[in-house]
Amino acid sequence: MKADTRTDPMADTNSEGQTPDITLYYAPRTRAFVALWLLEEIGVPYTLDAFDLYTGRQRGEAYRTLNPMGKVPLVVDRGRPVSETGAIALHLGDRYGAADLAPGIEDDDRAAFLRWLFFAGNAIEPAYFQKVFDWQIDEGTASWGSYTRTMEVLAAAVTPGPWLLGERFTLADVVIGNYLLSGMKFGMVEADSPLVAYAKRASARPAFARAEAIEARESARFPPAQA
Ligand SMILES: N[C@@H](CCC(=O)N[C@@H](CS)C(=O)NCC(=O)O)C(=O)O
Repeated sequence: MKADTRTDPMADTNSEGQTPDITLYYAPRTRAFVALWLLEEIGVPYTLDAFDLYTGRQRGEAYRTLNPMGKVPLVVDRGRPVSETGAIALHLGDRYGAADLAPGIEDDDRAAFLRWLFFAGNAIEPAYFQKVFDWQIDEGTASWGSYTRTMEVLAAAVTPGPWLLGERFTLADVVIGNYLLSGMKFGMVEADSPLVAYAKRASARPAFARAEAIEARESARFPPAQA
């Protein structure tokens, strides 16, 4: 078990005077929030490299050597970059998560954990875009089926809950909970869906509150561009 050396993630060194292994490249008001929440759930020390997407830094050559997609979130761990939300969750969970947050390869819950972790990017993400842009796509051709099918499957998965894996909260709940909380802001989730109560349960986690406090601080440091 790693000693808890957590300190202010804005600091360059932790309480033992060491530089954390992990750096999170992050921008406020973006999908990078989920990586903050993951790190706060796990409780591993990290350095926060926050910036404003309007600077275009993420599209520059130096950044794209770390993430060729030029997007946040990006985690660099012991010099190795990892991007894409699901991969970040799995990497951090496998290397640093307490086993209950990220079922390991010998754990019978691993299969369900992986399913929901991958479901987020593979199904929820395109399903939201289908809804927003009214894409007309054959259900058998679309890898996510349809927005309706994706949301129905998810609603059934959190019923009775409280979590995707029943009584066990995992990092998959962070990733999917974050998708739902963002989706709720943009009318992507029906008000009477069990997904609303599920997302609210997830957002009651102390780690979510810590991540939100960091998000608020960084959002004030980098306010939205004035029109
Ligand atoms: N597939 C990526 C998506 C990340 C993403 O879309 N990030 C957006 C912010 S919400 C971004 O960095 N956009 C900046 C740009 O493309 O310049 C993930 O799962 O992490």
